[in-house]
Amino acid sequence: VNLRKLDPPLPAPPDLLRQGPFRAGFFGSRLREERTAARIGRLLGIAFATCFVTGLISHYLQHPPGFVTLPSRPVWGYRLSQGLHVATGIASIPLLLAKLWAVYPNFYQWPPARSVTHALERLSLGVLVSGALFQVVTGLLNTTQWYPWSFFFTATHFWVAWATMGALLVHVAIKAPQIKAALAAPREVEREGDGRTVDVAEAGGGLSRRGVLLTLGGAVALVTAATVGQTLSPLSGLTLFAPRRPDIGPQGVPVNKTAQQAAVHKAATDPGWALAVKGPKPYALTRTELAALPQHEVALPITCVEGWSAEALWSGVRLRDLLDRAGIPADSKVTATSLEKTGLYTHSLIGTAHARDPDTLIALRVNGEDLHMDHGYPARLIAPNRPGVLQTKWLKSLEMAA
Ligand SMILES: Nc1nc2c(c(=O)[nH]1)N[C@H]1C(S)=C(S)[C@@H](COP(=O)(O)O)O[C@H]1N2
Ligand SMILES: [Mo]
Repeated sequence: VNLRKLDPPLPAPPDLLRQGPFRAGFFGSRLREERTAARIGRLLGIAFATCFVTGLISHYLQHPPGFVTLPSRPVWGYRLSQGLHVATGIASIPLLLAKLWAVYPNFYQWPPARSVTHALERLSLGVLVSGALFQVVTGLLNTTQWYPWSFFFTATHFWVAWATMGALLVHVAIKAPQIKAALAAPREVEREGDGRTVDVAEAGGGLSRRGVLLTLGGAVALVTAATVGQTLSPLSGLTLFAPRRPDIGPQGVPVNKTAQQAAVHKAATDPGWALAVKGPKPYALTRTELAALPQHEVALPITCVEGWSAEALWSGVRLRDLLDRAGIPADSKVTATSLEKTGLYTHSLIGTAHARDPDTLIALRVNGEDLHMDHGYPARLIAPNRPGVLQTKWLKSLEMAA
């Protein structure tokens, strides 16, 4: 399309409507200028892009497209990716607030739209601002497992991310010349009568521009320090706001959902429990029989999509040994099914890389003890580079997937 055709000026609205913030000169601070706004915008763009890419990684690890095999290495891959996702999401909050502070007078431009292209640009900005606010608010509430809404969080968060990033690309593309100029522009200075030079933006006193950026940097550092300990264990002592600490929970590991909440207590303590392995040569093994097989020990993190992660020392039977014994071929995926009967975590799909990884265990023990009820007794799945939601607890069966 030829965008120029959309450029002829639109009829201006009657001046009678030009009230309140729409009046010229309504906004005071001269610090709200393009150089600062562009610098904050650049930081926000980096944070958003990182958050978007790591969000996609999380999404595709949880919902693998059928035609690719997702890697089970590096072991810490998902931990790093999800840690970055939550950290950049949280850092976006002060950055976004500062950016809105710096530019919001522009929301009251007069006339509201000069041409069709200008109207489209403002529309994309509306999508960008509302999408960005929606993402940080819902993401933050998700880390606290508080869902005061009726839509399904993950799907909505995923689609709004695409809309927001699309609007961001449109915004940056349209504004590219202006952004470039604003980043390159020298400070605008005025020479006072006595020969001193004064930064125009800072004339009149108050916070300096450097002060604005330093305050913002401080705010970002503070929210990061107060939350990053939920995934970076050495910093867990700093964790002021994060809902979880990686070192607090039974056997030194946080619990996502307890056995009581999952209503599995009875089935999990049933003396008749046996893990069924369904393949060409199906069989079932009791916990004693599983414990009599060769045991392997691996240090692997649980990385919850809600933002915390914790490493633990797991031991149990290699999944691939159990699959081989059932005659399940190396190129088939496997479904792990829980004793839990309802909800989103009743089973998970294990791709071929994860199914065959020597570190993927049907764990019986953690940190030197038999699994606590809340960590998935009698047996749970633990695999490298895999979102927590797929580390199925309270296993009932393993089955060759279609
Ligand atoms: N059956 C079942 N397995 C489950 C869950 C669940 O609710 N039910 N929660 C998952 C989630 S979201 C996470 S983060 C991990 C947490 O394991 P933990 O509670 O032992 O730390 O277990 C996963 N396995
Ligand atoms: Mo989780």
